[in-house]
Amino acid sequence: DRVLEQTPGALKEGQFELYLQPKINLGRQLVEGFEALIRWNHPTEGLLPPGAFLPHLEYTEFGADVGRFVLADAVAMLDQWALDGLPYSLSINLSPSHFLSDRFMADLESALAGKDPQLKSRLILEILETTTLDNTEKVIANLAGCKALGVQISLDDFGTGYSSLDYFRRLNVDEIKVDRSFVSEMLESPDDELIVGAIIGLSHNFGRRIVAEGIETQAVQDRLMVMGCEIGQGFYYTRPIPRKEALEWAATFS
Ligand code: G
Ligand code: G
Ligand code: MN
Ligand code: NA
Repeated sequence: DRVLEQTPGALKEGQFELYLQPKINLGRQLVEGFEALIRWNHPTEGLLPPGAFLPHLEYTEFGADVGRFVLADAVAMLDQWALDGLPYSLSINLSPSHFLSDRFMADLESALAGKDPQLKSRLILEILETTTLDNTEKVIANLAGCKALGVQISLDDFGTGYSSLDYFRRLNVDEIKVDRSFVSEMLESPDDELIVGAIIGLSHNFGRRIVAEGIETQAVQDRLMVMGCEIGQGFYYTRPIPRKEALEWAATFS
């Protein structure tokens, strides 16, 4: 597998890069923070999206190596933003096999060693709803460990994994991200809008923050605001872009 063979060299040479997509506080029309989305600046194949390489790495030691790179790079960004007086949060995506591995909590602790509580509270770990459906006890133990460390947890792609309501109650997460498949065409599909409304209501009743991803038009943004959704993300604002551009974009937003 060429991806597997090339990954260690790519890590060493700094070919992986975190692009950023802003998360917008809808009511205040402010940039709350960003989601980091990995890209591979491949020397011969150009810019590769995560789908072109992450599936090859899942369940291999290199997947965990990339996960540790993402953690370290994210913490370094939050450090820099604190120095620059930028109060942004940063969300990262965790691979299921890394999150469920015995190494994960140690990797997280070492990435955050010596960091102050405010920095830790600005780091948001996105785990897939589908990841949480197996290994329930491990997931609940890790969530408790993350809470104790002071980082936030977000349940990504929510609505695609069919969590039971009992399970939803047991998962002590800070944030729910409604999957973009329910959001993007919400105004053309009454069923989608009903699902989004139900997820917003459920999340609020449990005290969870709600993020809608996949906002592609102002009309969808405005509808979500009326429905009480706090945070939005999507191509309507911008696609994921390199870090420097993202900070410039944020500085001129609103
Ligand atoms: O950015 P893009 O739309 O191409 O992302 C595609 C998928 O890759 C998304 O589901 C996203 O969650 C996932 N992804 C992006 N960056 C990372 C990462 O750093 N780690 C993991 N595990 N998944 C990521
Ligand atoms: O699974 P996850 O939510 O982490 O996926 C993030 C991916 O969603 C990124 O690859 C990003 O490019 C993509 N994305 C972000 N905003 C939009 C959007 O408004 N529409 C669509 N179709 N994809 C989006
Ligand atoms: Mn995500
Ligand atoms: Na998602």
